[in-house]
Amino acid sequence: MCFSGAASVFELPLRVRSVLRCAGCALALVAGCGRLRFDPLTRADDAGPGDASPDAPYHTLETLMVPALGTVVSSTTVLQVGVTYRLRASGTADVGGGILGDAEYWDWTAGTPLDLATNMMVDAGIGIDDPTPALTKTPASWGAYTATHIYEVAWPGTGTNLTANYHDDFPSNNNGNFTLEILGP
Ligand SMILES: [Ca+2]
Ligand SMILES: [Ca+2]
Repeated sequence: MCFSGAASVFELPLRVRSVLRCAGCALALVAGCGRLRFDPLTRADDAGPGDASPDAPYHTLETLMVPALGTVVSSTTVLQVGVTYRLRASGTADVGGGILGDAEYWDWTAGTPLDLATNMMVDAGIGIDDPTPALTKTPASWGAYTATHIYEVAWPGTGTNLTANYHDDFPSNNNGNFTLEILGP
């Protein structure tokens, strides 16, 4: 029984018994003796198509070539508002004089990859929806340096396509392309 001490209740005045009975019902609900009508587990299972939860399966929607020369390229994919995509930037290209760069760093052969361009006024790397090279870019960082040169960031849809271009203080001596993949649920 959820409500214990029932025998002694009958020795009390009716009004007091009534109060105790109501209190017992309330306690029963709180304690889980009564059936509550919602089940928290069902809320986690209602993810339908387009769900952007981190563990939803992602697949490549589009692959773009981003020229190291700094040319702005646009996706044909329209990124839907309310959906979190992932952008995967990979590959290396010549960013001047045969020195290689990736989506975020360059000149890593000495063991200390450089994040900023030579003039220290440009964050070298691929900018998204951010065509102007400057000391900060979007994304602010593609992540810690990795020798795989494969980086991935979460990217919320803006209701339109995206643009991408390589940021460098002196892009005209660059050669090659980076790869940018748009992944979506
Ligand atoms: Ca350059
Ligand atoms: Ca950088």
